[in-house]
Amino acid sequence: LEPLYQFMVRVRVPGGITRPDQWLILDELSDKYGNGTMKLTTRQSFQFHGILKRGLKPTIKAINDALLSTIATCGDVNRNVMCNPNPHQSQIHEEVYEMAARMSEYFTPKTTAYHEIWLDKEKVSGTPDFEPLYHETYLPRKFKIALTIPPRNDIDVFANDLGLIAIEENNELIGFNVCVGGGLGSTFGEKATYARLGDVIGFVPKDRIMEVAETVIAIQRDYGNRADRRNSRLKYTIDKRGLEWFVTELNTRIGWEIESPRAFRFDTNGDRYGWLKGTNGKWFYTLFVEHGRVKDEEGYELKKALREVALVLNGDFRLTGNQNLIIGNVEEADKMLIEHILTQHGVLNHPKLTGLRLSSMACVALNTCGLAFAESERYLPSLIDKLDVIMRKNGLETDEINIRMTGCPNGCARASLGEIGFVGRAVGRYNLYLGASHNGDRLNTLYKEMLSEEAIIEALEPILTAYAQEREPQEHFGDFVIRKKIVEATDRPVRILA
Ligand code: SRM
Ligand code: SF4
Repeated sequence: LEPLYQFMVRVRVPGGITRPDQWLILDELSDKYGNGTMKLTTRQSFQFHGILKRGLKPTIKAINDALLSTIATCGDVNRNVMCNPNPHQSQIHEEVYEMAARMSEYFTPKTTAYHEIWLDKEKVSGTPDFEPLYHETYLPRKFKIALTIPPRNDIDVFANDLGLIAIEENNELIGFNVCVGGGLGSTFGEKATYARLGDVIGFVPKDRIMEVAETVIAIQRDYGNRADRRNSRLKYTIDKRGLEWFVTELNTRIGWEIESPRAFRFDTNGDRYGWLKGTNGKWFYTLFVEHGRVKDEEGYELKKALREVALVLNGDFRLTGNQNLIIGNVEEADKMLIEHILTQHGVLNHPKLTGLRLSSMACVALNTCGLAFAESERYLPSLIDKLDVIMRKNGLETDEINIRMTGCPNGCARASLGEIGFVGRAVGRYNLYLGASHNGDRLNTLYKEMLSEEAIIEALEPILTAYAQEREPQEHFGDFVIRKKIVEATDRPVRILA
């Protein structure tokens, strides 16, 4: 006999795109081996919870048989590569998505151990694994890449070790601005750890971007801190040695100089809901999935609905970086059918959902995350019920104030980029942060600590009321609280090198 341990399995989905047949397999696996739900994550992948040890191998094998994988979804390697989920919103989306998929493939570890252990592949005797990039010791810590096309920053490009901002000229992709050193995790009480947004160090033409990305990873491999895991992400390597040192090291290794960054502008890091027509003439429906949890409840049968959609859909499913789902590439003729299925199961975006709820994110936290100090995914919806009363009272029901919660300071739902951010300190107690920008380019600042629910409402009600009455036209909540000096703007702004 052995303890009945449960495991979590994460699926690698570059850019978050899966086919309907893959969705059906994942859906089935969650029922057969998991807890009957799927979690759409903040990095555009799927997580299964509650998998018992005997279910691990068949789950991982079935995922691989579906031409997806779980390799490198954890560990000290490059993680799931993010990309704006809708490649048809601009002419260059397809090309940028393909770049994301190529990077994901290229930076996947070449080890055969994964296949031997999980997929029963023959051991290649005597030949040690050769990792051309990671070498024998891999990276000091996880590494994250995201690609985005302005004006959308719905994957929070600055939160990544390496962020790539697509630059276009005459509707053609010419290259990317390169941001380095983003990362949001920190540890309470350890000043040497902190959230940091990536700095924009230069522009690179598209045909040289793989070389630059590989070199950035290699610098972190060679200089990252291997003595202290809490201080080992690229952000700390850069802060320890200096951004100028980093750029010089990069230029020296590639043997040419990256150019000055090109102009860019982001408007939001949120999702746009409902139907949108793509540049390819097909339709895309962004569906609100509260905190990414795909499950069935009385009157809200999301899992069933999406299974039915998968059975008739000719297009694809796209996971957004905000834990939502796009039903993508839908033919004009199928729009009504999709809407009918969603309506029948009570999951079509409800017109009464407030802007606050539609702009919310929460990490998994309790009861599966071993690092959580407090609830997040299971609590934020009910807190929003209460905040919505204040929002409605003040005529703010359609205002998209982005609100994010995590159960600890690791930052999995990117709470430090919330215009309102909560970080769990203890069961039922949260630190409240305010003042992030609406487009993901400014971190928030600590406002109050260890708040109970009552104290949260007490703290936020007067600020939201003042926002309704005193804001300037088009002013976002995060900017308002700084203008009104409710909090100071962060002392860690994004640097853009000239
Ligand atoms: Fe995360 C660890 C869940 C995105 C920063 N994260 C964890 C673990 C695996 C807990 C653990 O190590 O035991 C969580 C599993 C909980 C569970 O029960 O399922 C977990 N992280 C998640 C997900 C599922 C949150 C969600 O609700 O969507 C996201 C899965 C992403 C994916 O599909 O790959 C997730 N994690 C993030 C992000 C956001 C992002 O990448 O844009 C961050 C902040 C960005 C960053 O990396 O700096 C993030 N997770 C962390 C950290 C802190 C890393 C650090 O540098 O300090 C940890 C702890 C660690 O690595 O030691 C962590
Ligand atoms: Fe767990 Fe903390 Fe990540 Fe939330 S932020 S999933 S509590 S590690």
